Amino acid sequence: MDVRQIRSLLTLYFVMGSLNCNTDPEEVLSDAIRGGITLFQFREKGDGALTGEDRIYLAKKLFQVCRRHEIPFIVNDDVELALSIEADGIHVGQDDIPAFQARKQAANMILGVSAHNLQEARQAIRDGADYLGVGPIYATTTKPDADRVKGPGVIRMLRENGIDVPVVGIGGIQPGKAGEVIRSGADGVAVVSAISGSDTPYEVAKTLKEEVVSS
Ligand code: TZP
Ligand code: MG
Repeated sequence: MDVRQIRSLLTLYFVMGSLNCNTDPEEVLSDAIRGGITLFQFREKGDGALTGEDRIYLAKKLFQVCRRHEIPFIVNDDVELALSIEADGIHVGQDDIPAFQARKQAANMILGVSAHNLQEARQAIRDGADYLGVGPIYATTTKPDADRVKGPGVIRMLRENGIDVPVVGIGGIQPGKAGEVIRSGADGVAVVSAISGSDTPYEVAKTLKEEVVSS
């Protein structure tokens, strides 16, 4: 997949697992897709997250929803699962398997890597990342072990230092806050709770999408 396609996929990246949803995850995902998300990441983690067969079952269900609507499906931190269901991509954090290893194992998949600073960004690119997830941009309660809050300026800093690969901002991004992430140089925004924790995922996704494309 070429860089332009990846940038466009990052426009509104919805990240979610069962714990993030107030209602049926399939329904939340369908609503989010109707609202205009451009990419989905299955991120089933945290205390009480599904494991084993139940986790695989949900992954396949959500993958089917994505397939039906031609939304690429990324798996968080589990290359084996990504390979076994033939997902479109894999996303790894700094504490997960090394990005170069994910690149080797999933040679033809989209590879996303979380980066918190210039050094991690450069290493991720050397390792073969197709895009960087950068954050937390704003305060978030979704990821208890998140790095310190960085503000949208971190993306500007990366751009000013020559990082020109596709970048998505993540962390605490709610409607009204996406525009400045894009104006700081991000290709898109990644959100969990803004959409999954809302009673109106369709409306929130639609609002975020409009904000990103008009910024
Ligand atoms: N990585 C950095 S912050 C974060 C992840 C997975 C959580 C973002 O969740 P939310 O609900 O959009 O703040
Ligand atoms: Mg991780």
